[in-house]
Amino acid sequence: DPYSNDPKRHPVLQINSLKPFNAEPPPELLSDSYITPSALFFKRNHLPVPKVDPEMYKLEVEGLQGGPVSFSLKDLKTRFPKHTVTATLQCAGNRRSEMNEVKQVKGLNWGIAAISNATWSGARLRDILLYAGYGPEVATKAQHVQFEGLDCDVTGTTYGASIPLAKAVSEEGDVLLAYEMNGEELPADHGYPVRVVVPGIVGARNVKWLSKIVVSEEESKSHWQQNDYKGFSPNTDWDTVDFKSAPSIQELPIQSAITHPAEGSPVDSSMGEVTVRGYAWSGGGREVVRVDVSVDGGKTWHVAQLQNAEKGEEPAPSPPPGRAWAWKLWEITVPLPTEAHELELVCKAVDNSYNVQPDSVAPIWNLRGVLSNAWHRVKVKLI
Ligand code: MTE
Ligand code: MO
Repeated sequence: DPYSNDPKRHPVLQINSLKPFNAEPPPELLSDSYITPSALFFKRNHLPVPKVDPEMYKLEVEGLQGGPVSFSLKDLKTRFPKHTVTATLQCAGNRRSEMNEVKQVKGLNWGIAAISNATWSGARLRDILLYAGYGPEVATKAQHVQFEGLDCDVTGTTYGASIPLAKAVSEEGDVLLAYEMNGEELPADHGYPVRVVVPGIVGARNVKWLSKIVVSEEESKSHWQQNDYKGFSPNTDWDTVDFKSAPSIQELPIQSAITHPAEGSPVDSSMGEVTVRGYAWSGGGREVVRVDVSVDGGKTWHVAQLQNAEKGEEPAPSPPPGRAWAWKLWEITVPLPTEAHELELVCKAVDNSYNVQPDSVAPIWNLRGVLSNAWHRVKVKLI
């Protein structure tokens, strides 16, 4: 069993697939803490978790001036300044289950919690590329940075992905080769000993168990870069889809969802009000500036309170423009409409480019069930 080395996981995780292991936390737990505890952080593995000996670990860097360079784990930790970034990771398939309700799609049936927020520390990818020979000569030719993981299938094919070179070398891009998550060494499920963290970019490019970096004129040739993680028109089907015709997903669109109360749960109406909680995030470093909440199916709206630190803590200073990598949690207490027996709670977020979420799923439905970011709707019963 290639999965026999997989680590133990927290029993509260809701499992989407065991082998490979894919799971998300219960939504109510997600909004309990601003920083998601690593044990509860969603886990998305395409392959068995590789067992890596930190003493033997080597990172190869290719495609730069002067030939390949290789780094040990100690090199990464001691030769480059340690940089810390709080960044939200979201799978392209987050909220896919809502697309399945419109029409069947192909992929893991994620709920609303294939998204989590952590503090990551490691070396800046920019520093490593500069050290390994990145310069103006490379910049005029290469356009992509490819990553390869140590996890592989029975044929030896490894997980791979790439990001634009400009993001990788930008001082403001904050791309990390992370060796710590939430102040501890990376857990096995999250890429021990080193993973790429590409803030603002879809989860799929944040390659875990990183073994190789290639600066290239081309995108990664991997299945996941070329023939997956792309968006299509609602009527494109598996007979007509041409994966070459669409760009690979990089930045994700504006997103928000209600984590509390849960769908179908009873809500005590004796206080005459209901408290609604959730998360909001946008890709590309765009900051969430507002979350609107409705308790009447979207007829009237209330503006929620946003939170960018743990509850009870001082709010964090605003990130520099274009570098809002972390989500905001939000909360609002709304008076109940009189004589209602059932409520439809709705949320929608706005980012600082004034991007908004679409009001329904059908017009953004796509065969792979990615980029699912319609208004989130939750029905509850009043008791
Ligand atoms: N990296 C490797 N090597 N193998 C993988 O299967 N999955 C990707 C990405 N990096 C993956 C990977 C996908 S699709 C996502 S959403 C994120 O890792 C999930 O990261 P997490 O498990 O730390 O939440
Ligand atoms: Mo993903």
